Amino acid sequence: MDEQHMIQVNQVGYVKKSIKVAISTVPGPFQVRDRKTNLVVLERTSSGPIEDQDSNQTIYQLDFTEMEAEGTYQLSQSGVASPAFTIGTNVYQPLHKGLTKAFYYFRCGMDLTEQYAGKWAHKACHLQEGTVYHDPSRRLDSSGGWHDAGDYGKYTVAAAKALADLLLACQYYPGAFQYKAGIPESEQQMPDILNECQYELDWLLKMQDKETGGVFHKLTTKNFPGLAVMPEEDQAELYFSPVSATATATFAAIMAVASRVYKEVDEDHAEKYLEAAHDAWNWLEQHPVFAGFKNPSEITTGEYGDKEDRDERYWAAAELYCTTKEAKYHRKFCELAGENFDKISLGWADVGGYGTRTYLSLPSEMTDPAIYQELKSVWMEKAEQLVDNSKENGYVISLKTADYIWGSNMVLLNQAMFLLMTNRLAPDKKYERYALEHLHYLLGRNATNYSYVTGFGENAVRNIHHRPSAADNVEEPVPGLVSGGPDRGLHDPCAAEKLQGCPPAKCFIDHQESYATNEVTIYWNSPAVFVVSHWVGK
Ligand code: G3I
Ligand code: 9MR
Ligand code: ZN
Ligand code: CA
Repeated sequence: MDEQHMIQVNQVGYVKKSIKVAISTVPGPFQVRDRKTNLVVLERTSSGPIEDQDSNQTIYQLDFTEMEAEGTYQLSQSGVASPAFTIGTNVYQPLHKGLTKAFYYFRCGMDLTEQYAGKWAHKACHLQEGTVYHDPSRRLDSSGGWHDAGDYGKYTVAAAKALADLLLACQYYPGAFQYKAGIPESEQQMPDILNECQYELDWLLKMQDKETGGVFHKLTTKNFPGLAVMPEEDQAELYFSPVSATATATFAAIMAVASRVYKEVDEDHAEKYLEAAHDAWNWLEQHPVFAGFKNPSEITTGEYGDKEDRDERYWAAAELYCTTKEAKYHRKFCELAGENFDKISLGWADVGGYGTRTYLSLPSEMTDPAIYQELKSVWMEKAEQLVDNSKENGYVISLKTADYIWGSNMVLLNQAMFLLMTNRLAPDKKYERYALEHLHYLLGRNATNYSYVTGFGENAVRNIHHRPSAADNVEEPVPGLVSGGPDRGLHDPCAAEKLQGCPPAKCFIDHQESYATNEVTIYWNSPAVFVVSHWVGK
């Protein structure tokens, strides 16, 4: 293929009744061809040019919205073909299953058997007790949960963000999870997504220091193991890093959420989660002063540091109030709502958006009208901003130049998730429409032409920074994993060497050593599950 001429499409597909646009780097007539017969079924011409700043190229939009016949197609233009894609109903169902099943593959502490894991089966890992870093005489059960990412660490704030998205997805879109996911608990009554989340929640309970109610920030070896190390071969000592306020507050928040979600299906667990949330809250009350987390000197694994913990406390107050209706949580929430920090983001370090979303979903008799109105207007302003950004962008997404950071695909998906949450709060087709455009970018309609989800798309990423995929001698990577995406900061040596001078949206390399552009994590998969859920069955 001519390097200059690329036709970028959503490589998974387009919903029958939706706006369907591809991007080309060349203008002129284009054809939609039936994949099997190669016959032209539609011919139109491009619109544009559009100067796309973040990919530093001139692009053209190929609109084939009127194609509604179900099938598998390719676009062609002056002898160049796009990756294949389908048009139909429920085109994202397999993707939804894959993104959700990914959490099973992230599981730690149990055999992943061939029955459920197929060729990606491996033995149980990290079953040993962990040592409390500052009190080595204490060794505690630490097993279970999901590995964080391409590494085998387990980190509290990361877990809380992933769980928040999944439990919200399940509340917003129960219909999207009506299938057996192919996990060991599938025979139980609960939806499999709740089985999967429970595996993580029950591990997360072990991160709470039963002596104080505080929550350990992370559980990892001192250093990252090599890339070609299977999880069960990673036998170094595990350490509980010190308790932090961000870990304790996000723990309180997610346990309060879980106590609501599981109340209907597993009352015993629901009670345990609530009790754990209360204990964590008490710790927060006793530790009101900000003290950010820093890795102990010998520990070099992910830090997940944070310059601000009021957003975490705010989220915890919102969830505990929503669950218990106790006035003391409302008081704290209102007090924090009056302070100046980010209340609309949905990241692992900026969780204010989760708190605001929950408060905005409360019945009016439970809220303070002035605070409610203020928060709602801040929320709606951001939603309008995201819509405006998308309208101005050649790829029809809300990312700005500064958003191409480590894990830019999370920024993308969080913003799509934000639009869909807004659609619940104040329904409007435009929020759905622009959220879907973000999904098109993730699945291949972007400046690199990669689908950023392993196993989904003709040109999907393959060489992810993911230890099991690097070490297992299986050709294909573990499927259903969302890659981090372009990082203009080129924060790893591989990217720094190979991507010098690349425009922001092209600072990506499908290379297993590029951990800053091509790693995978639970909290990049989780907003993808949320977003895709919206279109299951459509
Ligand atoms: O927030 C600032 C922003 O204000 C600034 O404009 C921008 C410019 O680079 O940087 C932003 O900070 C970034 C920060 O993430 C917040 O998103 C940093 O540059 C970036 O280096 C930092 O990256 C984090 C990375 O760890 C390094 O600490 C990623 O978010 C985080 O996802 C990643 O997490 C790792 C774990 O440590 C270990 N396990 C794997 C996992 C995924 O790679
Ligand atoms: O594999 C590690 C990855 O999970 C982290 O996100 C990343 C940044 O903390 O670090 C990776 O480990 C690298 C280490 O930082 C430096 N030596 C090479 C390691 C990758 O093989
Ligand atoms: Zn493990
Ligand atoms: Ca924070």
